[in-house]
Amino acid sequence: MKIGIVCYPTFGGSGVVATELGLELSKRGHEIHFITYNQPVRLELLSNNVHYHEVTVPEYPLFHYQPYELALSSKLVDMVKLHEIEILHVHYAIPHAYAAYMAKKMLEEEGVYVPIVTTLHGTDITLVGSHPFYKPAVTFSINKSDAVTAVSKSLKDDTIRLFNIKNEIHVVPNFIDLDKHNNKFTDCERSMMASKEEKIITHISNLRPVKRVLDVIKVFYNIQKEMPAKLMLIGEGPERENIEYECQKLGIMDRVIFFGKSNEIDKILGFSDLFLLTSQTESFGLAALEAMASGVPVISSNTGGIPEVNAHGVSGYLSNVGDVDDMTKNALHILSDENRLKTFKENARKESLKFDLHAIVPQYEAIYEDTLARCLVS
Ligand code: GMT
Repeated sequence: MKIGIVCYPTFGGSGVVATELGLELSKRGHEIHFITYNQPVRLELLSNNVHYHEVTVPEYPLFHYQPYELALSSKLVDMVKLHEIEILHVHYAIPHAYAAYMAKKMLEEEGVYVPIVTTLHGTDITLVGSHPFYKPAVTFSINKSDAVTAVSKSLKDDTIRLFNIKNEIHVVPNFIDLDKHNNKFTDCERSMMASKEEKIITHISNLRPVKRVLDVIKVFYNIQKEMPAKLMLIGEGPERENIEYECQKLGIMDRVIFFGKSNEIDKILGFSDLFLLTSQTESFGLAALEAMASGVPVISSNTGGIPEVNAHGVSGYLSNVGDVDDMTKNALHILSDENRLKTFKENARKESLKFDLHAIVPQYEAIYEDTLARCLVS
């Protein structure tokens, strides 16, 4: 199949999933066209099966806001015609599903038919999409998609609760390339971060308020009072300054390493002992799955789709949002006994196998085939 993929090219989970999906589909013989405003961060390897088409929005002083969705829909029209793309898979409803629908309509005028598959990722529904400013456009684009998927059962339920949806929503969970998480790190790399006695605690996110990273800091503060530990903070975002101030206030600056946006996530997770994900809301929690695949147990909040990923008492523990004391208790329970820690690490890796990309990617292929078949008939 010739598949066009539209996504945010950033470090965010939706961009990562879209990129990994495209790469795997290309390995399975499909021709993939990424259409977005920058080369996706994890798209390191372009091949004869993987293409990247950049959407540029020329600056024009009259426009207070540059019309990205207009430029995107025009680019989609051109790319579908030029490369005979058969199906468009858009990740994140805003504005991608909307722009794809416009492209589809423009193409229909020229006798070209291209169906749209929309994947909902979370904040496009729970935070942004349900805002009254966007809600009508998001409802419209979901209902006009030829197939809709959500990355967890929880997100499907939220979408049905928040929007008037007429389309069926298929749950296709996020997935992981297990080969990329096979603990390839050297003792030397670990020892650059922490001493042998210190436990390594890790958090990865875009440091937005929804991630409640100050809870991560509080849990870590409590842990390091009981045992030697270091915190690895990966990611960049609006809460960074607050986090640094809090670490300074608590006197733990020398025990927290800020990596910013890192391309070495696999390596850092490889030598981590525990992962913290304290989010207010999380449709799936790809970062937690990446940790589990690296054999890192997860202490998380029990919100949204996280319970579908992190198995309570098996791969880690779940606590109510903001319950720092319970999270601390659970973290210490895992970390304080080497045998128990080893068991949780093994369990975490085992649980992640449920999300092996070889099992999940064919679900998307089946949806493409079904959508194309349905649309050909109608
Ligand atoms: O979490 C973010 O702020 C980034 C956001 C995104 O769109 O990239 O992540 C969402 O999609 C990921 C991939 O499906 C999910 O793993 C995240 O849970 C989800 N984030 C939220 O729901 C807050």
